[in-house]
Amino acid sequence: MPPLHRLAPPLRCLRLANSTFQRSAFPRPTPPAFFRAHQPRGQHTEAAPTTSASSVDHSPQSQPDRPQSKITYTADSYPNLKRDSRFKEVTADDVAFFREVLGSDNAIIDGVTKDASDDLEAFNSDWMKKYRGQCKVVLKPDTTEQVSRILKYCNENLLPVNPQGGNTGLVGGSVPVFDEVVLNLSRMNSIHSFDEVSGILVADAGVILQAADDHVAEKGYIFPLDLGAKGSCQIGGNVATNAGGLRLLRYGSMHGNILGLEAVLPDGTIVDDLCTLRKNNTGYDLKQLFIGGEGSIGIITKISILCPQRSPAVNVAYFGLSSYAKVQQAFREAKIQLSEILSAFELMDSQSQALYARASGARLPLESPHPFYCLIETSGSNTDHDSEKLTTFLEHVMGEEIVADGVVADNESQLQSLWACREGISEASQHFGGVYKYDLSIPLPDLYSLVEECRERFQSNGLMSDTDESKPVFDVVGYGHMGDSNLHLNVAVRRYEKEVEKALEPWVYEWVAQRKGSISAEHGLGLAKKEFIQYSRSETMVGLMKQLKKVYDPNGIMNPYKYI
Ligand code: FAD
Ligand code: 2HG
Ligand code: ZN
Repeated sequence: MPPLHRLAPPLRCLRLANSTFQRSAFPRPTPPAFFRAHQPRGQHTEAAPTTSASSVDHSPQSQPDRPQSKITYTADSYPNLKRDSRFKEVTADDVAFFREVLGSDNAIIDGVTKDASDDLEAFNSDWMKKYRGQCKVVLKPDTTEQVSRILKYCNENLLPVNPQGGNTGLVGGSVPVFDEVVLNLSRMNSIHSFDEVSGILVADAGVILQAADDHVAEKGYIFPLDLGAKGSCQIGGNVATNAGGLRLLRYGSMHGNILGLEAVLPDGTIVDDLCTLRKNNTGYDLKQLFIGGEGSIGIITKISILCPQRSPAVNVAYFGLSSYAKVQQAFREAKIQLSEILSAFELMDSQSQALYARASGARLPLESPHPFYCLIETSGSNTDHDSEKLTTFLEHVMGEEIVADGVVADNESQLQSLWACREGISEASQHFGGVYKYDLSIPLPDLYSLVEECRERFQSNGLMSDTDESKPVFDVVGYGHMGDSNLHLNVAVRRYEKEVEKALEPWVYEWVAQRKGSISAEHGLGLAKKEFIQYSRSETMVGLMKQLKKVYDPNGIMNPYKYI
């Protein structure tokens, strides 16, 4: 078995005849804390065990620097939310039943018959340290049959259930609001099969995204999704959120790549749709309801997914531009000239890069600052062909003064550093206290105006300062998946304050609706956007969704208070 890193050979320096493009020669930054546990991009561990993708119990991710006990309970920060009085509280008898089903002490955290507050915190608090529930019992089944028995019991006894994967979701969907039972999928982490000819992977929902990618990388394939939380999030969570990520531009969405799934409905019914066919035109495609369903109608237990061939030649370039108009021009040129090898086109504004540098202590790749930065990745099968294309593209955008300055990664470590400048923003934006995150689809010509208007809004309402600690807002940054018209607007705050939230909502949603965008491009609705769905969906659509929810979950036990 050859070492896996041979799949991604070191990158060569691209010498450009008439431009100032440099080799990337900056020192490798210390990655942000959240990324330290992760595998470097493109490098892979030795083969994952054939039956279990990971022997580690990947408990929900928590950030080390802020104690979870300091997070305000969601019930207190959103006093309008009331516990549904139909729901029963978990009793010692219920715990005894769960214990019998699960058959192992490791599979249950019991805060009902004893004090388990410390153990429960990580399952009650979200990654942003913004939402905090009060669940008293966490269940970690390891078979579909156990999930089925648990859900049937909860449904019959009106015990609400919060499905949970890696707990990296960014809309408050992954943690309870009150005392919902957390059903965590981390112990269902086996890879069942991978067909080397078709590229079809069948795996449990609880497999960590990184482990799934490592597994298929060994055979020369790539998991068709990549995102900053890949070391913690689970593929079931990715499907449940219809996660987009960094290469949707190239590989498309979960709605296209998922071929089949197995799921459990609240009444215990096991939906057996683990199809491994690319084509199956027999009736309604019901699996699509679970993709992006955010655990609102059932629990995904297994998935089958089509993985594309991994590209042996990968190049990454990072450049500075003087205006958003130039960014759009660069994107147009990249599509024309790089066409089929373009695998990512990411946007970062100068504020996001400064914030990343400040939070991580990293040095940015370019010497002088620029209003905008883009990261371009190409992935192809022929190194010479790709290099020639990239060189022509770079010469053109430099020659036409579309791009002001830039670097090309010369080796794997530089490639990682360039990607860190983009992937590190999400964590950096909350490094100084907290963050209000908006994940929006906006037509490209208008995409960045929202960030400018938002910044002006906070400048004029006196809530923002980067030095005055008495002001809640620290900075407003914009970045995102330019290739998918997906903007991430992050308002970095020193502390969560209602005044800030009121200045943002529903203003952001109205702004987006006026331009026919979507209030969620990829993170979903969860608790954060449940009340705002009408900004992106008509009354008829919302009505149909509510009917579907009733059909699948008539007692409303699945992830209550969220989604729809
Ligand atoms: P969780 O956070 O545990 O759950 C998310 C939702 O899915 C919840 O509503 C939960 O109830 C439900 N759920 C989880 N598992 C199941 C299941 N098996 N069955 C039914 N319902 C389930 N998202 C993007 O789209 N693109 C990005 O580029 C991106 N980058 C990110 C970077 C960082 C640093 C972080 C922290 C998050 C990022 N995200 C991104 C958010 C993204 O939604 C998640 O990282 C991921 O898809 C969620 O997976 P998870 O296993 O952590 O699910
Ligand atoms: C990304 O693209 C993620 O980095 C996270 O979707 C965005 O934190 C965010 O707002
Ligand atoms: Zn994103």
